Amino acid sequence: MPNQKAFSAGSKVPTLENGVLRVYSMRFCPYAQRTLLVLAHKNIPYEVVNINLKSKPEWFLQKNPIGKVPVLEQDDKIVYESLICCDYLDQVYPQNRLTPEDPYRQAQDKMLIEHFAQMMTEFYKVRQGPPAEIPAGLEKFRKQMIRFETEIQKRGDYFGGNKIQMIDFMIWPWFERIFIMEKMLSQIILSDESLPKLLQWTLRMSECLAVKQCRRPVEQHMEFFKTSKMGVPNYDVGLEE
Ligand SMILES: N[C@@H](CCC(=O)N[C@@H](CS)C(=O)NCC(=O)O)C(=O)O
Repeated sequence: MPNQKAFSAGSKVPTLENGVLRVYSMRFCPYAQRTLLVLAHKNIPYEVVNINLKSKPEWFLQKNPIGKVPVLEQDDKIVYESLICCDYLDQVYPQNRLTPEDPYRQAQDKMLIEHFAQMMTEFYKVRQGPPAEIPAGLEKFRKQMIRFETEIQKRGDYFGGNKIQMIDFMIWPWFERIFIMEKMLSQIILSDESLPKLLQWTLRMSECLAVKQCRRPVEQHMEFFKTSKMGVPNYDVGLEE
């Protein structure tokens, strides 16, 4: 199922068997990848239904009126928004718990996720803006990255401390894409001597089993990116007969 072609408008909703946990996803979505990482880390059985986000099935919009993936569905329960999905899974499936016990630490992790989201949003704005503004934008990005370096220096091998926690999985999908698609950004991380722990973290994360299981081949990412930029995203890259 993870490699099933995306369902589009006009399609029939695939039958959901009793008790089966389903994830509505898109094969290149970093938010959906968050959920898939948590599922893999916890070894939770699930099935995937991929959605064509340019031509969404009517039944998908009924399940999530916001219209975004990921969405979880099991029997009569529906959960959407990636952070909410991941928290939900961590509570319902307590094995390999990913959320720290300490409420203050939980709050700190959530704030760090917000900082990360803001940094990436700003970066994408710079990338789409006038080329002359790119150098200043990249310098700003480098300075913001130092926040993450300082944080991981305090915390340990992972943002979660001495083991992977939710915070690591929540920011990882973008790091994966930085190395694949954002040459300018990856150069900053690879060459900046003020980010040593962050670089070690990216290497450590690359070795994590869940990360390996949820990774897509670079060529597929590149092709998806290319077709998206042209305004005709090919959600089924690599699945063509
Ligand atoms: N805040 C949402 C963002 C999810 C999101 O933006 N997903 C994208 C795909 S990567 C999507 O479904 N886009 C469809 C749309 O915006 O119509 C989350 O955390 O789950």
